[in-house]
Amino acid sequence: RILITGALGQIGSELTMKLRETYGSDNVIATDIKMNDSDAVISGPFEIVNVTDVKNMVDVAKKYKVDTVMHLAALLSATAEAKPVFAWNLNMGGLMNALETARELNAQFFTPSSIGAFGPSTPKDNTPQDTIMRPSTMYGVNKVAGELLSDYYFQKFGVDTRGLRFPGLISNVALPGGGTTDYAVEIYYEAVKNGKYTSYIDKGTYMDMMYMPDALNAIVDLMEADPAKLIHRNAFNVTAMSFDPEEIAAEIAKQIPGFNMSYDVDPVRQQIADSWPNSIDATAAKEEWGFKAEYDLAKMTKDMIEKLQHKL
Ligand code: VAH
Repeated sequence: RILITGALGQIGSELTMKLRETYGSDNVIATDIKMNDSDAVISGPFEIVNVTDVKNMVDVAKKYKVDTVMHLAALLSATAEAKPVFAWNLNMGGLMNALETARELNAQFFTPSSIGAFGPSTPKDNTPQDTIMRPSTMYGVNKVAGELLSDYYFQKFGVDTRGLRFPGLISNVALPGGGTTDYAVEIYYEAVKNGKYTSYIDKGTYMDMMYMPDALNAIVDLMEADPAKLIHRNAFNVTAMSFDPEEIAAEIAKQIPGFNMSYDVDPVRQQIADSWPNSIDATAAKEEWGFKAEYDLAKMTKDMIEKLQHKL
């Protein structure tokens, strides 16, 4: 059975559905700090840094014989930059509690890292799997420390920890909260609703991106990979595309004629974006566990707009 933390978040909400489809509903225990009244049973509320909640979560995990922990509860880059101390405590305290839960249950473990783990001194184009990582954001510090802590739990305690350095993730189910790449999600909603969008990220700012279906498949494929073939663990570079606001706007305009793009750059999130790579190299993921992405910008845009026109 699988325990998910942060199950109501941008990744967590779709991962819960994907894992229930793949492994059966009663094999997925979704937890979050919030409760929800939808049919997706969320047990909790569990606050991942609340000692009592974590103890209760471990008891639930033992009761249901959890053998996999997927830790998604965290703050994203822009929120973390606004509240760095809170972000350290939640992102690192939460990760430690989740790793300890996996160790206690001898469970397999997944948590996402990010292209945010790279910094200004990292090679920006075709960023290698193994390279300089001195991020200039609290989120990036959390992600690098998280990768090292996850590797430590594998080396020291034998916990089967695995991770992915996700690019910006684009989805039509749950809106992201507090990220830097969120413009690439908001733009689709605004295009469908109002035929226009004002971007807080400047033209010419390239960032890696991936459609959520590819991200979910990557998580399942990584977790099912033969551990003997894994040279890396925490965490693999994965990406599907890299674009700037002008390119995604042009692709949307093909589906929504007259779509109008404008700019009102947010210096904080622009500075975060500028510290990240333009494009990363996913060769290790392809070679070690067969990573592949199905959606490019054109295919994603077509699907996003179809889904949002239906939903909105
Ligand atoms: C963020 N969406 O913007 C997340 C992600 C690579 C970006 O880490 O913070």
